[in-house]
Amino acid sequence: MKKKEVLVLEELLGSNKKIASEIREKLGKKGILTINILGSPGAGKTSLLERIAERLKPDYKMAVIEGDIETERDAERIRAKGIPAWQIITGGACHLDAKMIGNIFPEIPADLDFLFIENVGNLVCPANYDLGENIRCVLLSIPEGDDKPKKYPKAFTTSDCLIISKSDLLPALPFNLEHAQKEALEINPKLEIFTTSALKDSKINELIEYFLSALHKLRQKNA
Ligand SMILES: Nc1nc2c(ncn2[C@@H]2O[C@H](COP(=O)(O)OP(=O)(O)O)[C@@H](O)[C@H]2O)c(=O)[nH]1
Ligand SMILES: [Mg+2]
Repeated sequence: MKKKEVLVLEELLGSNKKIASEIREKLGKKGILTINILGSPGAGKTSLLERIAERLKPDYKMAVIEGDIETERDAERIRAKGIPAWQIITGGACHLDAKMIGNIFPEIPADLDFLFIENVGNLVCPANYDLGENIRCVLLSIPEGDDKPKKYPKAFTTSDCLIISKSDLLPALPFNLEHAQKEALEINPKLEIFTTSALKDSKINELIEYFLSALHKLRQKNA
């Protein structure tokens, strides 16, 4: 990359960081835990959110911001679960940025417990953009292969949580779970790792416990 291009990118990221910090502070003060979900197209992000919505809906208030290049499909899937959802259509951009979240900010109900953001399906670009989240989760699905953490490190090094999704496919595919976990932890020892199946509804409760504990800590900090 030429020097001038590097500078422009740094400037963009700098202003993104500022907006993101403001969003984090404002949502944090309202006691809303924000979770940014990254992963390749088809990794199972929306399916996981559907399972989470079913679990949280009776006791907690959640909403979802969906990011996609085209269509309102994912927001419709979430709304079908009785959960408010906004769709950001990027029209080609491969990631969400903090300004896009800021545009929705005035519509976000103040009494939410959880705000989930499903980023545009991509394991590269979204890693560069803080959206004001408290927790970043990256999904790696079994069909993608166990070698991905070291091939796409930034998505894993900038995340707090790794969700190895579609675990029901482990018997069918040569995915070495231990190898994937080991390599992910080598590049980011702080990762909390969950191995879930949205299809079989497996280990979703453990993930929800992790989010609930983070919500509790956020509210204690801001009390
Ligand atoms: N076998 C299996 N398939 C899944 C699972 N979760 C999602 N899928 C399938 O993977 C495809 C993509 O899922 P989707 O949730 O739309 O992925 P997204 O693009 O990351 O939001 C769909 O055909 C889902 O039915 C899972 O846990 N196991
Ligand atoms: Mg989706």
